[in-house]
Amino acid sequence: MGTINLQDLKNGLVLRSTGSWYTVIGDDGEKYECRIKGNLKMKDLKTTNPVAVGDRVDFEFLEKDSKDRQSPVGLIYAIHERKNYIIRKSQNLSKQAHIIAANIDQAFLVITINYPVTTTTFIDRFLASAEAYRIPVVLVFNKTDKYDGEQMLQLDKLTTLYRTIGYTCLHTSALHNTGLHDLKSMMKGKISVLNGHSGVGKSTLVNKLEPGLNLKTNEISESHERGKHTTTFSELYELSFGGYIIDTPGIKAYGMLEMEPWEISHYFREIFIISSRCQYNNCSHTHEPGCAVKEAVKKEEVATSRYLSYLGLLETDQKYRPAY
Ligand SMILES: Nc1nc2c(ncn2[C@@H]2O[C@H](COP(=O)(O)OP(=O)(O)O)[C@@H](O)[C@H]2O)c(=O)[nH]1
Ligand SMILES: [Mg+2]
Ligand SMILES: [Zn+2]
Repeated sequence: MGTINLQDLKNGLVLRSTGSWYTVIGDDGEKYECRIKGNLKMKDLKTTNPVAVGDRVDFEFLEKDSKDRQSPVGLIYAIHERKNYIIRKSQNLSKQAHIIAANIDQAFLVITINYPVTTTTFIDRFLASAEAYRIPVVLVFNKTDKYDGEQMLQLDKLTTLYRTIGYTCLHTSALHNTGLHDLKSMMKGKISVLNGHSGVGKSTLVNKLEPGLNLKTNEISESHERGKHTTTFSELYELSFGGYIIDTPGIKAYGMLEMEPWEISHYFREIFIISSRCQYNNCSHTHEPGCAVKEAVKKEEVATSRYLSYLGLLETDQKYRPAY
């Protein structure tokens, strides 16, 4: 390869990886099939993949090698610093982690009140892990066409709760095409990931916004897929109206890797704010006298459901929680 002038390197975004080849869209709008320069792999030994979808990279265009390939070929020289990333621990005990995606602008947590049930515990765990990963979350309550009176009340209650804390909430029905305009405008120009239980309508929502993607809907068994030792690669899908959607097979929540117990309250926004009034600096908000958080729960300034989610996370042994 010899030497290379740095000004000859192109800048691009990794859309897809198959393990050894990476599809990179250059700032010129052209797609390149890239390999990684050998010594780059050595940099970060803790992850199984040195380059992830969503990475911004510098790459060299290799005209010579492209004759038997459809797309132009390139060589990745450098990865730009990541603003965030989500990882999954390897199945084996090697302590290695797989980077699912990097540089995510926002996550949409798709929730259904009853079809299937999404619990506040699930929502709060997801929100806390996303806070830890510095990924903004929008809550999307889908299938509103199916809700009866009681479920509508629950929808209102949860929407008020999470808006008060500071999260944006959308109400959608992919079936009736309601709320889709807002969802679309929030996705425009951004890299978004959709999370939520299987069956809540993630693929249906994306297909409504971008019919050309034709994502499979109504998948029966994600757990079956996960059980098989097939490597699942995530992918960035281009949106025709601008932006990208990350399809992450089987990822429902982000792992709470490396989270210390004292950190957990930092990821519950309203609890964190109130905790500055606690008597002790290292208050766990469980048994301490003069705990402002417990007082706020009593006065219903902090929702009981949130406090219970916080306690649940405290109790779970962080180290052994699976990363998905
Ligand atoms: N009634 C109703 N059904 C929906 C809605 N959105 C999705 N569905 C249905 O819910 C099922 C699961 O949807 P899917 O997109 O595969 O969910 P995913 O697992 O989150 O990707 C499918 O049968 C969809 O047709 C909605 O807004 N209303
Ligand atoms: Mg799906
Ligand atoms: Zn406290």
